[in-house]
Amino acid sequence: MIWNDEFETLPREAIESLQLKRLQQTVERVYATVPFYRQSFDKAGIKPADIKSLKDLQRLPFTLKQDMRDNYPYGLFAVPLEQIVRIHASSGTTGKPTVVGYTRRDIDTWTELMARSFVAAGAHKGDVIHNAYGYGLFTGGLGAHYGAERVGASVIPMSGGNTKKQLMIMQDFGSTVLTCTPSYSLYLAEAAAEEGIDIKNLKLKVGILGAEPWSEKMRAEIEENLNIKAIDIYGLSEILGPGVGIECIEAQKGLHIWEDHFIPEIIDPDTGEVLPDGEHGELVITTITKEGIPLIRYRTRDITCLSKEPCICGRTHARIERLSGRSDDMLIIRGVNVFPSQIESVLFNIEGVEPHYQLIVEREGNLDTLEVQVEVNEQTFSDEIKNLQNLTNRIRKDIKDLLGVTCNVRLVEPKSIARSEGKAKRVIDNRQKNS
Ligand code: DLL
Repeated sequence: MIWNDEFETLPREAIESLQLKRLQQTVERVYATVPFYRQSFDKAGIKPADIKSLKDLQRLPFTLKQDMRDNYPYGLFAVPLEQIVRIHASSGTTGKPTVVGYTRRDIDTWTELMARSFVAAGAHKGDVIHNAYGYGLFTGGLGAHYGAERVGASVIPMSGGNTKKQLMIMQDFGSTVLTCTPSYSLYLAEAAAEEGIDIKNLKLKVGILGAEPWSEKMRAEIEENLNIKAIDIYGLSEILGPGVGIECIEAQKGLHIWEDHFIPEIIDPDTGEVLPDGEHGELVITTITKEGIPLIRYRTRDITCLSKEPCICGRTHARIERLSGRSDDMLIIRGVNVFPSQIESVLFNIEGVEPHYQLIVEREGNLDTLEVQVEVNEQTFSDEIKNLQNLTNRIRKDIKDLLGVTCNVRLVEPKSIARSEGKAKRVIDNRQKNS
């Protein structure tokens, strides 16, 4: 089923002509109203009237997260504050948050795109949507909430935390759709088992999971442990919040990006050059309908590739591949690039370990060290020392084979790695602190 047939199935030429018209309007508007853009376009020697085709987008300068920080809090808003009806912010690891503002029309667009996303994921009127994304400055809770109401589903505004209560409500209220981070969905399954609740036999049928990187292997684990379809949803507060892109339940292969509102590009993160479809690089997004804080060529730091191949669901909007991580999450260990998702893929192939892990990076003298802490399951935990030693060696060897990096592996007790109610913390990098 498709929520907005007219727009979700537009032929490619129609998408592109709509994109060009909206891009030209956006560029005109930001040049006239946002001093940052006027300066950066002037510096690049480009005027709004120079944007004559979609290809001309490549002539415009990028916008970086740092530009948002430099203009904290409201400097990039394109409308006066009186027209902003909602403010969200995303907390970075350091310093001030990134602030975004929505006009009434922006909220309406976001709601529409979340409604499209729910329907693409198989959630409809009549569903009971258990929304465990955090409500607050984080966009997950309210973004999903409004979209769920627009679809006509019954939304339970759980927010994150209080896991036992979540399970009780899920059972008693008959939740059919779960919205939360993938790591929290696994934690819910684990907590249910502890409480003696058979989560597989509840009414849940779909999880709409995102806000953090997760692997195909983790999807299989979630689908098995909760007996649901696990759908990947992507978004970021700077661009919208949840609902920038979503997998369709028909294909579960790549996330459709709502191209009547956003123009996606993939660039080489080192050179800034635009890459052809199918090549992996950094996702760059331009918003073409936002009023509050339109962003031109925003560098997301997320790594993926783009495809315009037709999809069996009938939607014509381009798809991005499941995100493999962020370029700024990439660890450089003794010169080797390591993504946490690569280590995760090794762990998921090994019997006896749990999908809970943490990477601890230290610097001893001039040398980086990587310790991979991995939880083992109950059965393995009570195994003989010899078997545990073999398991440790196997993990170390598999990581070395895949990445060429030698690491220490430490098996830890079941349930000893902190569970998160929101985004999981996979990496603890102590290098800057100690150097
Ligand atoms: O995480 C918005 C969101 C809420 C998306 C609920 C999906 C569901 P931020 O807190 O600004 O916004 O974080 C955005 O999270 O740049 C990615 O690095 C990461 N991310 C989001 N969704 C996915 C996903 C929300 N499906 C940042 N896969 C993004 C991998 C994701 N990473």
